[in-house]
Amino acid sequence: MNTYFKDEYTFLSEFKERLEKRYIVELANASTRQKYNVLGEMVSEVIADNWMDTKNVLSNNNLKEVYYFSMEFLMGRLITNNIMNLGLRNVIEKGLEIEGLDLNEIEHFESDAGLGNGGLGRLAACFLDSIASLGYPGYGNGIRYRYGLFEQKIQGGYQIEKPDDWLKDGYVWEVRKDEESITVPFGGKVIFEEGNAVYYPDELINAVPYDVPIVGNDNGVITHLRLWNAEPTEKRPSDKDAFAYDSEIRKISGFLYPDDTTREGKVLRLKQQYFFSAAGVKSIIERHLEKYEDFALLPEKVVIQINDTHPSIVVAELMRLLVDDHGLEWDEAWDITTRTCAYTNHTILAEALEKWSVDIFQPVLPRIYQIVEEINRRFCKELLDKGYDQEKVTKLAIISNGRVHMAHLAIVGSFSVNGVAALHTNILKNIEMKDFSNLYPNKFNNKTNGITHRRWLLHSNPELSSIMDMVSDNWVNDPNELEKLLKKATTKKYRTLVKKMKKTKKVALAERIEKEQGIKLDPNSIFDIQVKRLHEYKRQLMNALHIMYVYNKLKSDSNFKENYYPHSFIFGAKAASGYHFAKKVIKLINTIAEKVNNDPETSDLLKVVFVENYNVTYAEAIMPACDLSEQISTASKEASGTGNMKFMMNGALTIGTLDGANVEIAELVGEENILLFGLNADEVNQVNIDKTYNPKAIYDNHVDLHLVIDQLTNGFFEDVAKEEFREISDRLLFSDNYLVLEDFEGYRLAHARANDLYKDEEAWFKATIINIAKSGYFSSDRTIKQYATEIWNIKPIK
Ligand code: 26Q
Repeated sequence: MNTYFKDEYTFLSEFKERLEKRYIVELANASTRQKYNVLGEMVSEVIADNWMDTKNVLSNNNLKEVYYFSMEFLMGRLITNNIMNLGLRNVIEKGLEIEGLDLNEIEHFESDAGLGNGGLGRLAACFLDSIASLGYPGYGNGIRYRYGLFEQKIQGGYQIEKPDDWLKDGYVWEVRKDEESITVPFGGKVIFEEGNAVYYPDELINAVPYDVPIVGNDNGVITHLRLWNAEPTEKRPSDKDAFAYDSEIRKISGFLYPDDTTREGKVLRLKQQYFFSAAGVKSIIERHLEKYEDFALLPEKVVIQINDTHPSIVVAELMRLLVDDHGLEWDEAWDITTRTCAYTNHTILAEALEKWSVDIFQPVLPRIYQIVEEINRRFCKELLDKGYDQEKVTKLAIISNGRVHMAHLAIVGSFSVNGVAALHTNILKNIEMKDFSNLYPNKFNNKTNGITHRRWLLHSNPELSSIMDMVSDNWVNDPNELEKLLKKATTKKYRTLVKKMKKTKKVALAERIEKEQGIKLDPNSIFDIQVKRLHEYKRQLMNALHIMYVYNKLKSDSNFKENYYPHSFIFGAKAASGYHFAKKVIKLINTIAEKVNNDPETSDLLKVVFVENYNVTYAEAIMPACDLSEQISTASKEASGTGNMKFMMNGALTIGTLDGANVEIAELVGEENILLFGLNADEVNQVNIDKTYNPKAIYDNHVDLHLVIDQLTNGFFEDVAKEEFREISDRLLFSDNYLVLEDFEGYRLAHARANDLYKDEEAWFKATIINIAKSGYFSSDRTIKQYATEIWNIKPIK
C-alpha cells in the first residue's frame, strides 16, 4: 500500500502539500475542483501500482482473456467506487474530517461517465466491476465518446436535450496510450491481384486508446476499459481540406447515439461500430502475436463477447485480418473466428434488430462487405445442402432484400448465443430465433443478468450494509450470504431496523428532490418509483393513467379516500430525442404532476414528481429510497430489466408483470412477496396471433378508465391545449401494441393490494426483508461466474 494512505494524518498532510504544489493554494481556500483533482491523482497513483502488478502477473502466465466489446459503458462516477474497492475510504474520510471536510462533496465534482443509454450499457459497467473483483483477466472495449448520453432538462413540462460535456474538466482516470494506436481503414476499393484481395482504402483513421482502470474489490487486481478516440491521419481523401477533415473524423467518437426505435441506418453509426470493433480486434491480435507464434491458439487464449449486434462486425473483421493480412486459408480462419466470438442478445423487439442497407454498408466498408458476402454464400450453401428450401434460406440469410442482418451474422459467427433472462432466452429459442436454434441447438444458452452489489448496495446503501454486517461478515465477498437475513424476516428487531433504513433513504431523496425541483414529498408516504428509459413497451403511460384514476377517486369517492395510504409517485426517464410519442408521455406526466400537486384536496395523499436528468448517480440515491418498484412492461417485451434487481436488493417490493427477470424474482421470493398482475408472455403472444385485443370495448365497459381517457382531451388539464394529448388517447384506443388497457384493471387491483399491505407494517417489512435476502442471486458476480465457466472458459488470476 502506498505510504501516504497509511493513516489519516499522513494522508492529510500529503493532500495539503499537493494542493500547495499543484495549485499554489491552501486547503482552506481550495476549490472543490482542486481538491477533487488532487485526491483523484493520489488515488490514481495507488491504482498505478496495482495496475503494473496485475499486468506483470498476466504477462508471466498465459491465461485466457475475455474482451467485452460494447458500444456502451454506462460507468457513472468512478471515484467512490475506486476508493471503496481499494479500501481507502476510512483513511480519506477521517483525514478530511479533521479539517471539517466531507468526502461526499468532493466526490460530487466528478461527472458521470454516461457512455450508454440504459440497461445494456449499465450491464457492461456492472460486468467490468465483477470481472475485476473476481480477479478474471477481462477487459472492456468501447468508444471514448466526446459527449455521452444527453443531459435532460425539463422546460414547461417538455424534455430538452443538452450536450453532455463530461470531459470538460479532464478525466483523472484515463491513460492515453499513443504508442498503441491503430489505424482503421474506411471506403475505397478492393482490387484482386494474383488471386489475392488488396484493399485500397480512401482514408485511414487513427484510433487512439484511452485506458480506464477497473479496480477489483479488495484483491489488488486492476483490469481496464479501453476506449478508442478517433483522430485524423495524413491519409485523407484528396478532395477534403485538412480542417474540415479533422472535424469530420472526430465525429466518429463524437457522440453516443440515443437508443431510438425509429432509427434508419446512419452512416456515422456504422462507422462507429466498425471503428471500435476493428481497433479492438487489431489490438488483440497484435498482443496475441507478441506472446504466441500464430493464430492456432487464439480461441484458447482469447474470447470476444459481442454485446448485442452493435459490434457484430468483429466477426467479419477478424476474418479479414486472418485471411487478407495474415494469409490464413478461409476454412482455418473461419474455424478460429467462430471459436473466438460469442454473442449476447438483449432485445426481441423486431424493430430493434439491426439491419444495414447494402447501399450504405458496401461503400463504407467495401472489403468487409465482400467478406460478409462470402460468409453468407457459404452459410446459404450449407443450408441448401441440409435440404432447406429457398424461402427458408432467404429468411435465415445474412444478406437478403438488400440488407445485412447483423443478428444473423452474429449468430452464425459465434460459438455461443445467449439471452439475458430465462424467459427471454426461451422466447429467443422457441419463437424469435427458432430456426437458428434448431440449426445450432448447442449454441443457445441463458445468462440471467445481474448488478454489482458493491455499487448498488455497499456503496449506495451504507445503512442497509450495516444491517447486513450484523448477520454476515462475508456478504460482500459472497452475496449469497444475504440469504442469512431470511430468518430475521419474522423478528421485530430487524423489521424495525429495515424500516428505519428505508425512512432515512426516503428523507435523503425527498431533500434532494425538494432542493432541485421544489417539490416537497412526505417521507412517510409510499414511494412508488418507475425509473428507466422511456419506451412504450415499458408502459410509463399505464402508470400515469393509474395516477389519474387515483386522483379522480380521491376527489369523488370518500371510501376510497379513507382507505388510501399517502403515495408519492416518482418517475425518471430519458426519451430518445427523435421519439416523439415518448416525449409526449413525459409532458403528460409533468402535466399530471402540476395538477395533482397543487390541489389542496388531495395533495396530502398524492404527489407526483418527474425527476430531471435521471442517470447512474441519481439512481444511487433513488434505488434505496423506494418502497414499490414499478416493473410493468408488456410481458415478453423486456428482455430482463436490471433496475428491478437494484430495487429488490435495497428492500423494495416489485409491482410487475411476469416479464424478463421479474419471473425469476417471483420464483425466488414467492408470489406472496411480489405484486404480480397482467397477461403473461404466452397470453400476450396469443392475443397478438388471434388479434383479439379490443381496446375500444375495454374503454366502453370500464367506467373509471373511460373517464381517464376522456380527460386526456376534454379540457381537464386547464394549462395545456385541449388537443395536447390527443395522440395519446388515439394511440390507446386505436393503435397501441402494448396492451395498456388490457392490463389496466389487473394493475389497478395490484395497486390496491399494495396499498393494503403497506398498512400492515409487520407484513410489509417481512416481505421487504425476504426480497433483500433473496437478491444475492442477482449479483453480477453470479452472472460473471456463469459466463466464465459456461461460455468463456477462463480462470481467475492467481
Ligand atoms: C441501435 C441502433 C441505432 C441507435 C441505437 C441503437 C441501440 C442503442 C441501445 C439499440 C439498443 C440499445 C440498448 C438496449 C438495451 O439497453 N437493452 C436492455 O438491455 C438490458 C441488459 O441486458 C436488459 O435488462 C433490458 O431488458 C434491455 O431492454
